[in-house]
Amino acid sequence: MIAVDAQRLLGRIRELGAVGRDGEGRLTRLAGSDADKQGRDLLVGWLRQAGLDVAIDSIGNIFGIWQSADNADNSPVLIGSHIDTVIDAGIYDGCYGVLAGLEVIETLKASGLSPSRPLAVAAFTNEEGVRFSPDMMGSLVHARGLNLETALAAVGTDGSTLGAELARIGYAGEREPGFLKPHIYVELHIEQGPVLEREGVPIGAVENLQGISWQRITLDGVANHAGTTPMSMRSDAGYAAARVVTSLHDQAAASNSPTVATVGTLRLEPNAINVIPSRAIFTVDLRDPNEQRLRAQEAALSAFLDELAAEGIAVTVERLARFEPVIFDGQVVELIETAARKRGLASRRMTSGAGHDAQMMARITPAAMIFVPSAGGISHNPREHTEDAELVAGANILLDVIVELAGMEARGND
Ligand code: HGY
Ligand code: MN
Ligand code: MN
Repeated sequence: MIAVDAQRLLGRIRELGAVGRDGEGRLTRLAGSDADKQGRDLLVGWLRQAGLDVAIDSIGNIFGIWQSADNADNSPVLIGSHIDTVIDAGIYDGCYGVLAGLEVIETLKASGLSPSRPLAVAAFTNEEGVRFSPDMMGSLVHARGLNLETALAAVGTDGSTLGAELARIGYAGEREPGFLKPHIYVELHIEQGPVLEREGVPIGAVENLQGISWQRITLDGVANHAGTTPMSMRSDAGYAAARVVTSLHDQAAASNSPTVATVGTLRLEPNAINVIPSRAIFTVDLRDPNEQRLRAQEAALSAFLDELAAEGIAVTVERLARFEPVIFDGQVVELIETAARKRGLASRRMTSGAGHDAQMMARITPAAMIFVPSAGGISHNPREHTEDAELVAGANILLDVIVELAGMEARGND
């Protein structure tokens, strides 16, 4: 059976993983940053080395395309993910899927196989959404779910705008977002959760992805002296925020469902040891595979905020992102399971807890995902790890799925 070049893939994952380290060795390549540029430049160099046509669109999505004269009229099979990271990240999230996509195309190109469709790999801009909201931004613009100008005008946590940053790093591309209309989309990704490792299963055939709700909430109270103000006379924005954090956590934990709730950022003003906080600014990340439960979570939060308002706290809510749950393409999911079986690998169907570009691409084309295990279920953490053998196994399943999709067409859809 045809197989990927394991050392080339693993070497590139490590080489890209070394790009964007700070003085303490922490890996951070936020969208539009200098570190993001370095990672992008490295990837584009590899795409060119592999002899692919490189195209960059005006939201900075990078595409490497392998097409020949006799298949250029057909829409491509697209493999994708992202190479931007969170803060103090691991080296596999997103990067593994892009580099495995490149590896699969490079392997097929060298194998003499002539797919009846072009094959393409994409690195989508700003999947993580840490600096600019919403997340999965590049693939959302590609799928026409977000207007290009709105995306380029997104203001980052540092006051920059995405459009200016893409221009500054040289990735404000020429191509119209969505220029590449995929026939089908497949994404390989680390699970970022505990299921596969806990069950000892090497391959996840991802059949759905949970809904995501991101909000930024500002609570305004009254700054006052920490020593002279009686507890009964306080309008303490920090205490109010802490009550929201506790209420969200306890509700989700008690819900006896896959519901999850996270307050990942929290800032107090004026942020002084002896001043009752006048303002608390924090973000809320709610997720659930079931849209009704997700709406119920949002409604419960809104009701709690109304209670705080009735106590005199001023509440401002800004919606940052809202994506409904997504069901992936059953046929592609079955292809993944068959490919695993043919290689003697166990697989199991599963839900993705994390957001991915695949959920945006599913709006415009059949899409599905392949997962490989995450050690300890850890991700968005420098301890993120997947064994080499598991990484290579996942890449070979991706290879087989792509050969099948292209091969199926090559045999005239028999
Ligand atoms: O937030 C997410 O799930 C993804 O990592 N952007
Ligand atoms: Mn990711
Ligand atoms: Mn991520």
